[in-house]
Amino acid sequence: MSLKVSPLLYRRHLLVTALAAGLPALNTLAQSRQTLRISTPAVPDDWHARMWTVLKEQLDKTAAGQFDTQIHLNASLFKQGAEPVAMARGNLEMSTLSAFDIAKIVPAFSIFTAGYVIRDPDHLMKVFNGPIGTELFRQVSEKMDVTVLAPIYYGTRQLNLREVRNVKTPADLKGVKLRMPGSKEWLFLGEALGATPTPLAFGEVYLGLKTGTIDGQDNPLPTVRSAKFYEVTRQITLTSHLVDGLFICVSNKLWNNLGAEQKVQLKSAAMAAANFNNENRIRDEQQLVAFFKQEGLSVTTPDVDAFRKTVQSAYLQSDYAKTWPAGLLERINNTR
Ligand code: KDO
Repeated sequence: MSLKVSPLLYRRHLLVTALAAGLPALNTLAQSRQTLRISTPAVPDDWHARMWTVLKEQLDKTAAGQFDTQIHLNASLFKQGAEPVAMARGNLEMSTLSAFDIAKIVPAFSIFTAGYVIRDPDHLMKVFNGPIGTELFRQVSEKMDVTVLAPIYYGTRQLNLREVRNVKTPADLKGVKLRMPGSKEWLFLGEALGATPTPLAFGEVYLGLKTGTIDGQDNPLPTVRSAKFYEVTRQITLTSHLVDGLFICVSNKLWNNLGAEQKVQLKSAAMAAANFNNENRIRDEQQLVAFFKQEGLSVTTPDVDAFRKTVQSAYLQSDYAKTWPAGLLERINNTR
């Protein structure tokens, strides 16, 4: 029997040995380099779009080489509202969800879709960074298969109309085609404000305002600026009807696959992104009225108490209120 190894067998032997030696290294690499696809309808210039770069840059420093962070703006990866299902299925790793997205699956969350419940950004942060947030985020994880990493302040929603109109009370919005995002929870808010709500995706609002298929929209002032709605509208009415939050979420499919240290790194990057967004947005909200006036818009203040009374009573009489756990509204009101 020849002791010579045939060149073919020898080549195979080399390949097997090389693979065996290389596999553990490859495995570690595959496990630790996580793809982080982020999808948002936000426009590039808005703070909750720019905050994702803050998250990416921090992760690239603290967890170098471990995350491949890919940011998709303008709803270019998933359309607005499709993100929760995409994350639950593991087709998307990260996004911001709204209280409206969450309320569809966790009905108690509809309390945060109700106008005039949260008082201001500070109240919002205290509610969600305290025990109420902890309890509700647990349900979000169980029912939606996503983990909330950080709440953010999206801003205080104001009315923004195509034509100048004397708006003092909800009765003055009768017949106004007010664009709202497309879900029944959003449409209810538009109705509670006294308008005729019209569903439309965020990306179509500019054209809708320009062509007149809608009479107005509602969004926080920084978004009215960054999405350039002020170019195609003539009035902002400071109803301040919803102090709106968003939630930086990660799919549990990814989250449960991370090591303890990676979890800390990702959460801390999300918190840095949230802080960046909140600081800039709050500062902007204080300065933007002057900007819009300079752009020729009429900025008016309605009878906010009249709006508050009408909107609050619409919610309290609605089926939404029946899903609010006993005592939750009082606990929110008492959070200081
Ligand atoms: C909007 O469509 O009006 C809205 O403000 C709803 C929010 O929940 C959020 O989806 C936001 O759009 C987008 O992030 C775009 O700013």
